Amino acid sequence: MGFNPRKTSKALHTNCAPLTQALFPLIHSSGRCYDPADCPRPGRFYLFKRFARSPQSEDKTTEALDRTRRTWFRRVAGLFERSRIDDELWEELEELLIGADVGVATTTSLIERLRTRVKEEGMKQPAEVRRALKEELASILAVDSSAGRLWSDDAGTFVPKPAVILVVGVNGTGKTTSIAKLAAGLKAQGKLVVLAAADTFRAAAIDQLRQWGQKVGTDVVGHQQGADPAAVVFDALTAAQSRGADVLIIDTAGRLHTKVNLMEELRKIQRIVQRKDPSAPHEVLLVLDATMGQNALIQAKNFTEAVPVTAILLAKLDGTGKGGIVFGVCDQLGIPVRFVGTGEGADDLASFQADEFVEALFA
Ligand SMILES: Nc1nc2c(ncn2[C@@H]2O[C@H](COP(=O)(O)OP(=O)(O)OP(=O)(O)O)[C@@H](O)[C@H]2O)c(=O)[nH]1
Ligand SMILES: [Mg+2]
Repeated sequence: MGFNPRKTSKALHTNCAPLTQALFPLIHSSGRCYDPADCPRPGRFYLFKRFARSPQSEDKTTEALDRTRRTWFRRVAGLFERSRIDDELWEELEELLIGADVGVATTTSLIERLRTRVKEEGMKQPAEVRRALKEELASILAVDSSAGRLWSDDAGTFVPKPAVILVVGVNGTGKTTSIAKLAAGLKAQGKLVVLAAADTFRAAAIDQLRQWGQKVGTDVVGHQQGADPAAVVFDALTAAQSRGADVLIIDTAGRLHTKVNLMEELRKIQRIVQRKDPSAPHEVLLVLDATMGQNALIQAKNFTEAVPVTAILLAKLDGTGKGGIVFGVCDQLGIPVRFVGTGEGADDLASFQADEFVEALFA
């Protein structure tokens, strides 16, 4: 299968519309759709504008990728400085991509596609292959997902109120911190946000969310430790509705993807939410820890079997030199990465831009 320009142009559009203007507005340094008035699909995005990526958070994203770039992608770029396309080039490329945690399956199919293109398009110069590689990498990130009601291509003009975001993931991946970051960004947009402390398992979890709530200035609805998480969610959604909140974000307990009863608990939360609002949850956000490498992928697969995950937040990108995991995640799961975590602070969250990501890796 060769390079698919339609897929890429969709990616560029994806970048311009749903998320960019869904949660963070006007962040296009590339100039595409910088002004919402220029966007070919305006309208629905204004409730969930993406928070503006500040120069500092731009820097942090670049910084977060720095190790990955220096360790792997500079060497990938260097491969194409040779004079001809030979077997050694393919072998070294394969080694570097696997080293960067792109994953064996994704690397193998990527190289196959590239080799086919070299033949079909009659490429003679390594520089042409380098260009094709960047296109193919961008195309992997351009996951064509119609799932999710806030951030997907197919979200339409539907504006839920409150929008319900269910956040799931294994222990310690960064769920609670990422929720605080999302809440801070939405709050900065003037949105009324309510957080549901549905992690009733860990003693400190409710306090942790309350502290974040205080810090970023959002209400937190919680019960005691040991309470039924579904009951917390029921109360939180009731409170969010009666307060006229724009967004409810549900924090859940970290769970091992292999624990059947805990996965059932997630389904129960989903059922309770749907009883009050059949269109909810509007996004199910899976938080993955970038430092877990290929293990994150295995965990993710189990989650997607338990609940309909619509979006991925890849936390701790700053903590790894193997940011190639993003390609494996998009390719193997077919679920779009919407955000990346770039540090431990409330503003260390960046919206994920496929083309900018690839450019940054090769910069
Ligand atoms: N460097 C870095 N650290 C992060 C990021 N996101 C979260 N962390 C840290 O990861 C640790 C775990 O974060 P939590 O938000 O508590 O993770 P959790 O998934 O809610 O954990 P459980 O509720 O125990 O399952 C904390 O020390 C966070 O500060 C990130 O993007 N970068
Ligand atoms: Mg937590």
